[in-house]
Amino acid sequence: MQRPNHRLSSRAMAFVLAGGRGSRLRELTDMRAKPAVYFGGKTRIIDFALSNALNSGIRKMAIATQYKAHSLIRHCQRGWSFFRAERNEYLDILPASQRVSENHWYEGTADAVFQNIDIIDSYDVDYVIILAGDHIYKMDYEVMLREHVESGADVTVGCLTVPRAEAVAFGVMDVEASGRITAFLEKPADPPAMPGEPTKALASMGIYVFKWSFLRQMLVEDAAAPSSSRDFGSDIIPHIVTHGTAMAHKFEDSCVRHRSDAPVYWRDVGTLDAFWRANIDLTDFDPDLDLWDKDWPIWTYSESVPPAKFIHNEEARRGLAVSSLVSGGCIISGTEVRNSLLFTGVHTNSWSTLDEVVALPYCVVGRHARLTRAIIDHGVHIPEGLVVGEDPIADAKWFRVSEGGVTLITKGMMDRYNAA
Ligand code: ADQ
Ligand code: ADP
Repeated sequence: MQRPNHRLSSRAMAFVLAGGRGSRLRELTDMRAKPAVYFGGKTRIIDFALSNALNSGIRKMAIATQYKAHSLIRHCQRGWSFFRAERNEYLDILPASQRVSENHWYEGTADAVFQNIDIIDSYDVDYVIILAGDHIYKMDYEVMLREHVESGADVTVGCLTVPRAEAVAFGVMDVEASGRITAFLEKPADPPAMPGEPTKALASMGIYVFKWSFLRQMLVEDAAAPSSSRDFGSDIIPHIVTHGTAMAHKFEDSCVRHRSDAPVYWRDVGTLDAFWRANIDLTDFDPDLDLWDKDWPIWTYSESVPPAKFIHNEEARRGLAVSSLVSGGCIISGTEVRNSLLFTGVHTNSWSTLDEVVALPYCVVGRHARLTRAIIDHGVHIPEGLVVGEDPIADAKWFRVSEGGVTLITKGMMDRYNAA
């Protein structure tokens, strides 16, 4: 009989790739890596992959960092420090530290794992699950691990259905009825459609499960191949599809939903528009992403701050937030906040209005400011009377206006505005 505590996740480690730049988030990733970008009021993007791993029962994790890693490393050190080596639990942060040769950063995603082979060896695990640190979703990795072991495949690739037009940004696959992947094209210019579904394509989520002994061998061989770009999506996965057995795992089978009829939720939040939309969507009456689910909490570093405070100012005759998420430490004083998401410690002042605003921690909104469809970066001070979101041409002079008409304001932009 199988012992109940013998989840495969206890014999697996999660290797989280967090080294990419995320350049489509523009100035939001000037100072931090995409996985360190704030999301949802209290958390950062990487907390989703790490929480999924923790909630799935995985107790050994490594995070490969590289680009602008300081705030990511600080966040993980502060928020993810409850692993105990005495219990065989680890979370290692692995900066591209030129371990293999000098002046050698992580080339591609496979190289980030290859350069840490000895560390993974020391974890003494049977399986490795490779994750990207930059997606918002809730997934039970145990389900995928079990499928991998039962099929006996060389690799299992997490996949989801996307509109064919968007599939150019993904690895796209053909899958036969058994689930075996028969073709894999990394970011194809003309993505193949799913059989019988001309507007849809089957995309890789960049999540892979391997037996460690197999992956180790693959990485060593890949490192010796002069033409390889050392990347999972471009090199390792296509090679296994051709020469071995690669199986697809359907995300809908492991997606954690708060209701059985809730939609499958996975977001890339890779552009300013997608980032803003996904945050603002949380203010819906019944959001597709449930952050309230106690069975699948999203863990994070949480500051000890007082509750949000609302001050109704008799003169301004306001001081309220409706259809909004307001985090601890906020002071909403004489302000009208609508359809907005305020992170920790935001302070707004009298006669100002915020509508569809994502305000990152500790920003301050001066009196009489009027902000619509905007993202305010951490610690930005919005001066008295500033109006944003009503005239895109005027906004674009100082700030970043996205294709979808969302205005991003960072400290650097505000400094230039104030100096003028
Ligand atoms: P992309 O997301 O374009 O495609 P990539 O830029 O390699 O792939 O990023 C994957 C993850 O690795 C990200 O979390 C990124 O931060 C990190 N990363 C990138 N370069 C790194 C490096 N040198 N060192 C460490 N970490 C690094 C991939 C797959 C596609 C799949 C999509 C799904 O290649 O097949 O469809 O993910 O989003
Ligand atoms: P206004 O919106 O009119 O400019 P302020 O923001 O200066 O007003 O302050 C209004 C109220 O907000 C204060 O009286 C106080 O109760 C509260 N407040 C302001 N700053 C803090 C703070 N640092 N800590 C706790 N409460 C504060």
